[in-house]
Amino acid sequence: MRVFDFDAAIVRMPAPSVVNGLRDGDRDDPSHEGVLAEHRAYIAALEAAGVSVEILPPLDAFPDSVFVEDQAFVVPEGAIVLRPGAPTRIGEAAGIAPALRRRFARVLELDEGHADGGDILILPDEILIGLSARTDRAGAERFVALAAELGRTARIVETPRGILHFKTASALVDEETVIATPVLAPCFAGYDVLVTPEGEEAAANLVRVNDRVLVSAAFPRTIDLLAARGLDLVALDTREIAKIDAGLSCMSLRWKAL
Ligand code: CIR
Repeated sequence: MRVFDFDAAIVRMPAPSVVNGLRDGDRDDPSHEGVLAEHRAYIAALEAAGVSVEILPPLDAFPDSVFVEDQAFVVPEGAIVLRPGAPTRIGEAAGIAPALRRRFARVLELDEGHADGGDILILPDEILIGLSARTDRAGAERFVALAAELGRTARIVETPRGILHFKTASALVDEETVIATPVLAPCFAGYDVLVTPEGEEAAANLVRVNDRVLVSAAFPRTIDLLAARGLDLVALDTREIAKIDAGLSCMSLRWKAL
């Protein structure tokens, strides 16, 4: 089984409050309708790639709750409920936990520090967790211990300053290839690293799902780079979620059921 072979996913509908989602700086609010349309297309792309998607209802009390990736970590062997590092997001974890308990026999809980799933990158041979403004050392160390309980080796790295999450700037493309922004490229010794073209750094937040690669439609040079590798690409509109610092990985939790 490849680490990007998935047959199940959980997503959460964007609530009307998504217009108040966290963002760095004072970018315009996204529209609820626009986020809904991007979310709908994302679910369709997961399904077309062979994934069965469970759709949870919106949580209006949590504007960023559509970004379920930050709330938990999942692998076929089990799940870890995380503790998101933004004060307005920490309550999201309690919202995802019941769904995980329904789907996984083993559900562990991060009980120290903070960690966002956006800082956790699953590679074929190990898992990287980046320290960031959202993921602190206590949370990362506890995550490493809990991942070991699920039979996984995780290693702590640094998310460069000014980057929201480690996966804002990197993703696994295939078993030998990673895409990363120039600043994160040195983290991936031993991998074939595709470096995002200048001005297209946000394209690094793509998602490999089975034989498809879901990529933002906003980055034509990155799309050309990936297409030249013969990858099966699905270009998705991310203009609304980008206004609140989000990309494609953050809208689902994905795994292969055992
Ligand atoms: C936040 O700042 O937490 C949200 N507005 C965006 C979260 C994006 N999550 C991710 O990349 N994993």
